Amino acid sequence: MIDQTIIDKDNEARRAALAADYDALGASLDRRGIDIAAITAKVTAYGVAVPSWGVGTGGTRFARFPGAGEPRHIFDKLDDCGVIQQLGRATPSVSLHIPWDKEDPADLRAKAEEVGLTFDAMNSNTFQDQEGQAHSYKFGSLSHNDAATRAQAVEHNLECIEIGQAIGSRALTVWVGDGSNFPGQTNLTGQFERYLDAMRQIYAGLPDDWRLFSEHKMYEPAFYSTVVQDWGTNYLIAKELGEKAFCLVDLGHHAPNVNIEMIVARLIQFGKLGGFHFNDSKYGDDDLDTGSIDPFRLFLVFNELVAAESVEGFDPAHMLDQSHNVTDPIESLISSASEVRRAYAQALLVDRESLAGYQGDNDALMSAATLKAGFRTDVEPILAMARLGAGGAIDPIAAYRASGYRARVGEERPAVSGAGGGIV
Ligand code: LRH
Ligand code: MN
Ligand code: MN
Repeated sequence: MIDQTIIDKDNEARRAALAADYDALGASLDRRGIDIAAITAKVTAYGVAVPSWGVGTGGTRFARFPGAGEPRHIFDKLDDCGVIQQLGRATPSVSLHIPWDKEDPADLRAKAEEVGLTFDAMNSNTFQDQEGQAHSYKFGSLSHNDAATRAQAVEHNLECIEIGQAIGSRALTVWVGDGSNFPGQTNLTGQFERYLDAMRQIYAGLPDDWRLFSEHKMYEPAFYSTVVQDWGTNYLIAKELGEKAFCLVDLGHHAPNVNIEMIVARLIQFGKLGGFHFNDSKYGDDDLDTGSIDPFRLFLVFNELVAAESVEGFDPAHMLDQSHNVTDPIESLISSASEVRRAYAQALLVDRESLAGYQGDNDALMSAATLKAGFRTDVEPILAMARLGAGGAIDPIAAYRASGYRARVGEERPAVSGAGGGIV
């Protein structure tokens, strides 16, 4: 972890300017009838989970260019996640991917406690073959036409639940790459029926206080058809399985220009929104840093979430899911978590009463302006104050760079070669 005196020193240099900016924003919000302290309290309480797989440098199918001090295993990854939380105070939990992070649950728990983290949703992996595995997933997993392969994939998911139970997780996210590459390669209906049947078996093994999230994605690795391709199919799955089954929305898993906030609204309305994988994209499942391409879209998603805050039992899981190819993953994850909080804070500023009034009057221009007033507000002082109040850094990237953490772990962790490349 990072020496607290480094954070304190960096904070001291910025404290007065932050206080002035915060007071100025507070006065301006006050004129809009908004209590800045209440917003800061909500932002402080808001957390988004970090994906364990996000702290290693990502790659494309062409190459991977690892940085210095790459985490060697889940324990190094948890150290990095601890630093992200120490500085940013927005990421109190980690989402694990099995078998990438498979270790003795007692050791995982102890390490998480040591670095001040808990575990969010578990992620299963039946989109790759693992060493020694009896049946290949080349032609699918939960929807494979061979029963033994399906059974193996079900068994893996049940094991993820078991590990999750031992480390205090309460949700399983299932994403499969199953699909086809040629028209005619698979019977679309039969494949979905087999998938549903396998998911029913996983659902049957779900503890009472757990939730099952199915994650849709339009394409990739299957390029002609994907068995769980969109939110409609995903809704059918959640509906078929039962009340503990929900849809997970990864922001990068839709066709370009799809109205994601509307998907979010629909899933909320019918009680099936389970959670998010936040990231940003320009073309496909780019896994770019959250808010780096289209922060307005993220804001519009949060606008739906804030509007639904009072819905009984509404508690979607919030996770990041990104691939960092050209940045230090720690820096990307700190700033991405902050972008998620920014969208949340901006959505909290929307005057919902006025908005409803304008909507009722069919005043399109003022409706849009009222919504956008939230997005236009620079809430950075709120975000910084929330970090500072929770013991973090006013400027977490500056404090991180001042700490020399990456160079230090680079001395302990052997350099890795990017040769051979390949997808994350
Ligand atoms: C699939 C996905 C899914 C996986 C992760 C590594 O594209 O978004 O969530 O678990 O990437
Ligand atoms: Mn995802
Ligand atoms: Mn993805």
